[in-house]
Amino acid sequence: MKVYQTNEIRNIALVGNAGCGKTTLAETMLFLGGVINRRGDVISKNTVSDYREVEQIQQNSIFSSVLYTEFAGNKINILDAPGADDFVGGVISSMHVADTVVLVLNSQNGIEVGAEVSWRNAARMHKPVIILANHVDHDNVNFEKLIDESKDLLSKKLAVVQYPVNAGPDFNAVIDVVKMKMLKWKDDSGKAEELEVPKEEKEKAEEYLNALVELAAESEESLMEIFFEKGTLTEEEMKNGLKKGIINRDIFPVFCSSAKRNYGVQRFMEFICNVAPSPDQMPAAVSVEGTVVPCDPKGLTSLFVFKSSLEQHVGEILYFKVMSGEIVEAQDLINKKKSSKERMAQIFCVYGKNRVKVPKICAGDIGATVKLKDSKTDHTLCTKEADWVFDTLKFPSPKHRTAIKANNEADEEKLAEALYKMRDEDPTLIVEYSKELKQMLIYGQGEHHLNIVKWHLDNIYKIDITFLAPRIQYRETITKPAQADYRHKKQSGGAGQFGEVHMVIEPYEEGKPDSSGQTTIKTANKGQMVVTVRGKEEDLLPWGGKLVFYNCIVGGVIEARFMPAIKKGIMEKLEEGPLTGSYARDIQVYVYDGKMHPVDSNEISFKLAGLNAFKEAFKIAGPKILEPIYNVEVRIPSDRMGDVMSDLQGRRAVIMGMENEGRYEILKARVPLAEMNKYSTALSSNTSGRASYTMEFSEYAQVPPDVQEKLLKTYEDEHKDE
Ligand SMILES: Nc1nc2c(ncn2[C@@H]2O[C@H](COP(=O)(O)OP(=O)(O)O)[C@@H](O)[C@H]2O)c(=O)[nH]1
Ligand SMILES: [Mg+2]
Repeated sequence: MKVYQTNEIRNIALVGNAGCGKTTLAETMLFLGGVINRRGDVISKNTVSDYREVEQIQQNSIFSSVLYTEFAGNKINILDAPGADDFVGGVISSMHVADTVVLVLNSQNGIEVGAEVSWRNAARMHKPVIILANHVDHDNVNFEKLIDESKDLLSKKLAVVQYPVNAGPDFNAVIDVVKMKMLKWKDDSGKAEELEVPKEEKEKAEEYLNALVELAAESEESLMEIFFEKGTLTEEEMKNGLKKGIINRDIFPVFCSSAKRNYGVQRFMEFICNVAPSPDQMPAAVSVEGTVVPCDPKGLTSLFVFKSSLEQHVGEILYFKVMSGEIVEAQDLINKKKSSKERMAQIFCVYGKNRVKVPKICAGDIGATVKLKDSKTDHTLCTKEADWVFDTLKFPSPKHRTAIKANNEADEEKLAEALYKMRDEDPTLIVEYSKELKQMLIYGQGEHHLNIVKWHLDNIYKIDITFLAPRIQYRETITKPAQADYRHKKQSGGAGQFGEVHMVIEPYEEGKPDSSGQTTIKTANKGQMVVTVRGKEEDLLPWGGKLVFYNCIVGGVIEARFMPAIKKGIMEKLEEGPLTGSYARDIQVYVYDGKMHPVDSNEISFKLAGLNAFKEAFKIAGPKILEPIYNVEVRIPSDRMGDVMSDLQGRRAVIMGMENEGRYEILKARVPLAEMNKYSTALSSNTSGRASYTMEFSEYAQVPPDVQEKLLKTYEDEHKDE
């Protein structure tokens, strides 16, 4: 294949709801470009894009695919993104490297959730959008209604470039208002006849044209003048106005197609080549250091790795966009993040699993390479002289988590390895081993996402696993003062052990004044005593909260050298709280008395005395279990508010407020983490997938008495034999 220059490149991401026809459209574009000579289809499991086994089983894209087609002297790189929100990772990385986002609509269904979500993502990433109303060949397609709904839900700046003359099963013609022609198809070769616009369509076509010109003129004033003067625009004038409008997100042109019948796709590709921006017509990239890096083939070479995949018999393939300069075969580049040198031994252009070796790839183009040492998604590779790093991809925070365990203990290591491999391919999968919970946790964009992870473990890695509810990071604390003594004594044979500690503990509260000198402290709800504070140590606990330790020993009843051992004993118990074995926090301890033995006292004795005195005191100090509370913000279509609300109430949520945002309500609530298990699934089923939510840790709060009782009982049952 030829080496394409920067101005001959178009990068488009196909996005939209699952089933709108992205993969079929990509297949048709490859066919029309002569890259393939036969169109596969999704049902027959033979499309170029959905080449992975899991996608063929699901009959749906799960990962994004990188494809290209060659058309009218241009190379169109196509990023076919998955539709389901669980796989938004592929959508984000595709949009990141695309210069134009193609939002595909299933015309018979109107604006579906996936379309709305993709639209919002494109807006957030400031990407130009072209809309393709696909599936026009169905019963009950109402094009005008679709446009009204799109203007309502997406943008008023929609401009109809084509509309179907006969939407429905007989669909075979559109009016193209830029060409001012009727395009008509006879067969699935893709070629359209260009006919005069029929009389009865003239008025409507002109209305759409005027609306289009008006929008184009908002971006390019000179156009408006020309239009008013001559009453028409040349195709060239129109093209320039549209291009500017598209880049600035002032115009979102609408096209029509039946990707399956191969109607409308060729004209759409012409438009992409003629009007959609090439990479150098888009605003220049800016590195994290603030360097402006124009997409210039004569600049220093820099690449951004936006995706990787593990392919059988090949290993890890890295997909990159050339951000500046050009990359040639066997070129050495630096991976800034890893400070290592990488040799780009072979570079490819890819369509699905097919790779075409090329000698050179220019700025703005997309390519792939294999067998790099250290490079991963999000890394920048560049020449020594290019001193910049590009920003990483930004994914939504995870929505679903589960604990995961290998059914066969011997597989634990293999499981971790497999999960980390999958995470490299899919940055929205987060893998973490929690030392505190003693569980392997995985986080993803929804339950379906994690079920696909399980499919891979079962079928590709052959590891038998179970998903478990994640444990909750409970904390323990006390609510009132208490006093306890403990004597540790062992005198059977050999050296003896002896240590005795008296202490008072009380809740620590932020901002409470320090105790010093002669101080009266409470020993219980009613009792009190006077102690002399000799020293204070304040520790921030690694799991949050504090331990404040007062040394109030007078007259040397416990030698100073044993004090650290006593504190160590207390620390040990804090690490495994007396109620449920969770971390304890926010406690103040006064060690005010004790006893030593001239021979038998040693550190271990005082550690044990400290630990046990603390444990005894803890039990009578009104101990309470704390649970993590999250601030949850849910964006709900107004008509589904009731269901979402009652579901939240069943989750011990406290509703904090509500705000209207168009057809949505933003609901703010505080919810215990323990009740958020599978929330994304419940929310999705309560709103047909139209809601979204975020959650972030707020604070620890006491659990209600009934929940505490249940937790105590569970812990007791689990530890009966110990
Ligand atoms: N009738 C009709 N079917 C289509 C059209 N485009 C795609 N399809 C079918 O719709 C289903 C989903 O298409 P697919 O390309 O997988 O959608 P994706 O999820 O957006 O990638 C497949 O069975 C396609 O054959 C179209 O324009 N008309
Ligand atoms: Mg698909």
